[in-house]
Amino acid sequence: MRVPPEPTTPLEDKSPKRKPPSKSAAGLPAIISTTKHGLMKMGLMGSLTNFYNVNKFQGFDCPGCAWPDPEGSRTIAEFCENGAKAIADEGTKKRASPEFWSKWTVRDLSLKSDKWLNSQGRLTHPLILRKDSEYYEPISWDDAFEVIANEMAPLRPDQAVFYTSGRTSNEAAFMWQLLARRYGTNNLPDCSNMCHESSGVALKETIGIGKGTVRLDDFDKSDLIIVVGQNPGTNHPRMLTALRDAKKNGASIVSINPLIEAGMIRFKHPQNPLEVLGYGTEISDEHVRVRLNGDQALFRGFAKVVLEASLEDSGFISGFTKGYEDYEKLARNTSWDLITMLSGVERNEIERIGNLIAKSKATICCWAMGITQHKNSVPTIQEISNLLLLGGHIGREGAGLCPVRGHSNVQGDRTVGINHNPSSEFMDSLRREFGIQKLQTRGLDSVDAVRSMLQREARVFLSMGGNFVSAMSDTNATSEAISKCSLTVQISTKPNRSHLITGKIGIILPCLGRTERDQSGGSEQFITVENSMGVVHKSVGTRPPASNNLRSEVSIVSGIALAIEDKIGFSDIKWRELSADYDTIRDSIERVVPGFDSYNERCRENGGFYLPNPPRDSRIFPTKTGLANFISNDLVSISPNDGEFLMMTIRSHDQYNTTVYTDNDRYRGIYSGRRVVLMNKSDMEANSWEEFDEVSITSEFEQKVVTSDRWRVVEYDIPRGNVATYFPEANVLIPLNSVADKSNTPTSKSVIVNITST
Ligand SMILES: Nc1nc2c(c(=O)[nH]1)N[C@H]1C(S)=C(S)[C@@H](COP(=O)(O)OP(=O)(O)OC[C@H]3O[C@@H](n4cnc5c(=O)[nH]c(N)nc54)[C@H](O)[C@@H]3O)O[C@H]1N2
Ligand SMILES: Nc1nc2c(c(=O)[nH]1)N[C@H]1C(S)=C(S)[C@@H](COP(=O)(O)OP(=O)(O)OC[C@H]3O[C@@H](n4cnc5c(=O)[nH]c(N)nc54)[C@H](O)[C@@H]3O)O[C@H]1N2
Ligand SMILES: [Mo]
Repeated sequence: MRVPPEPTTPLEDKSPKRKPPSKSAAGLPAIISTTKHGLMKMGLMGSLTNFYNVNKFQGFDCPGCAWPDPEGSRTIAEFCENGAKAIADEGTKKRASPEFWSKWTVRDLSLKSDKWLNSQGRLTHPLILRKDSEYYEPISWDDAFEVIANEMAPLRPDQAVFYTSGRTSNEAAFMWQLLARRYGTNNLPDCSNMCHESSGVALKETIGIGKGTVRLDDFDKSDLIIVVGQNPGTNHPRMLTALRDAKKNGASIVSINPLIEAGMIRFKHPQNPLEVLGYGTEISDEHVRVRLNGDQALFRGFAKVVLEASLEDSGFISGFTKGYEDYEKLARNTSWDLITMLSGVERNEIERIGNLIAKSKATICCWAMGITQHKNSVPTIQEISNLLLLGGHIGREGAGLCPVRGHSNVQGDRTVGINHNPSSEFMDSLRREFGIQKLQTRGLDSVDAVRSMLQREARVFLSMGGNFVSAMSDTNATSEAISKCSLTVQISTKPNRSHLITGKIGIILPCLGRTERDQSGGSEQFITVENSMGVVHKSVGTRPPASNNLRSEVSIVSGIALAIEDKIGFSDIKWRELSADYDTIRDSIERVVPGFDSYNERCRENGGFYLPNPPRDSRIFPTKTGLANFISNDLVSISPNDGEFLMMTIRSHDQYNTTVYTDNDRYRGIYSGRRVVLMNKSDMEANSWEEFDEVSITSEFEQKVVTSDRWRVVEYDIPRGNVATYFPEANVLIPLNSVADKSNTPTSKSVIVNITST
């Protein structure tokens, strides 16, 4: 019998170190860090070629984040410090070869940290962990496909789960969903379910599409940019350039965040010597210290002020919206006491910012995980949408809603069909294109997939990228769920914990990364991606593959599909042809998904093309009412009892989701340790805790109690009663059933916890 592996990174026993948090982002430290990561992992030549090709018209799309590239001329170095880390991490010279896997049992590997696992380098060969075996061993591609087909052929289609992480290209994602639907299921959970699902659900109801309504050039034309629940200095560093330029054009910038993040204070553009050595540009004019989960109330407060300022309707409200009267009444009747209590922000501050909003002719509101990962995320985003509708800020130059996406192609994946709940039109088109049966039932999202595996309903979990075990909430429940599967398959580039917590059989299929040349079918292939603002463009790998045994994601999907087809006699999808020429995949996408006309031509143009966006382009709102909807929601907020804390789980400056590069968080001044609890000084005093004291954190939900030990208290400028920890370490504390209403997203930013001395 296999000894069960550990689902989490081992606990640290060292104490972290502290420096004062940074007062500016990027600058010289970013240049030093970029160089260090590049040289250490890829060497000099690797760094030069890789960094030269990123985000070039003829190069590859940065795998870091979904922030768009400038449309006009591009600089020699069109990337940021953290994009460079992501590229260096993929471009590493180290290899996790079969010899490596033969030396370690999975149990022993599971006792190593996530950082250590990732630092073993690129996967090189298909690997199998056979039933009851302790070791992974190499397997041929064909045999691996055969094992998968043998396990899957006898199942009911809804017993398989096809997870997708958002780095997957449009082409691979389209093939992946096609495989799932051909197999007969909509079980297509994806990282979106833990990320911007709340934005999609909320905006579909208000404006009719689940995407934002701004383009990059709107930032130059805006007079007010609100950045709420987002830490762009770390997670979307190139956004700081847009904010800096907007600022120079006279825009005001308001940051709304319980933490004062370095990037929102000041920015020194790393490619501008004067800025690097000088003072840089101040970013935020106002910083609103909202209490964790207080944004819905705060935005209601802003709406109240805007309504009091007797705004004149330019015809937008009467001509393009519905539900105004109800919302107006609701906002006017919401008491200031409730708003200030829930938001933790004083009335005069809300009024000051509210007046800025009332006066603005063009407001953009950007948000990310600080808004989407709460129980009331959907109503909070609808409150943001209501506020912008009040001022007619949708479908206007320099204005709009801007959910800033995470993974570099998470938006594209959804566009081409990675969706557990696809529209009827999409399924109709897929049937027309491929002759496959139209599936009526909704599939499993991430949380429901875990529930289903726990019940032994779903039996096989296949993963296109990502690290589900570490990324999902409730690590114990998730790993128990995965362990109950008969088979788990991971299509990956680097080792991670999802390779160790497996079904009875575990398979790893190593794939090409985005920076690498793809010669599938014998000729040079490229892929396409969609950025956060709906621009679809091509991405061409330029580096030699990390190993000759790697296959592209597209050809791996095709291999799995053909093997299953062989067993259960599928119909006539031309998997081989599709995977041998990605143009044919794009032709199919063009026929199935609206907006991709002349896809193959237009994606070859420099910079690509914009997908249609009716609210942005022509104030057409494809909602049920045919108008943009004001939505009147009750104000709700999570209220911990006395002595309890509300905890958010966030990213450090040196991680990419579950991939931890180092144990440092430079901007927040925390070094050599990740098991830290950022806490207000008064809360520390009230509990007689000193800096670095060891504590345990407990969460309790629906009578299930989980305790996590060996955390260190760190004094930080954070509202009283709120604390912050890093994920994935803190994911054990997020209960599986604690999810956002309507979007089912784990509440990673509002977990009620008790903290006790150990
Ligand atoms: N380098 C790097 N880049 C990345 C990633 C990465 O891990 N590393 N991840 C990518 C992905 S997938 C994503 S989704 C994005 C994530 O990008 P972000 O959303 O910026 O990431 P988080 O670290 O989760 O930060 C959330 C921010 O919201 C604030 N916040 C938390 N709760 C609240 C709240 O209740 N109200 C308000 N107003 N603010 C709150 C936190 O203080 C923090 O500043 O980044 C993408 N880019
Ligand atoms: N507590 C808490 N949990 C969270 C969050 C949070 O804020 N707090 N954020 C959530 C969010 S926003 C997201 S998006 C999810 C992220 O969830 P995922 O997308 O599942 O996780 P990642 O850590 O991005 O996945 C990293 C792995 O992807 C693989 N990989 C990298 N590049 C490629 C590639 O090109 N192809 C393939 N096939 N594989 C590749 C590597 O093997 C790597 O180990 O986590 C969520 N989890
Ligand atoms: Mo994300």
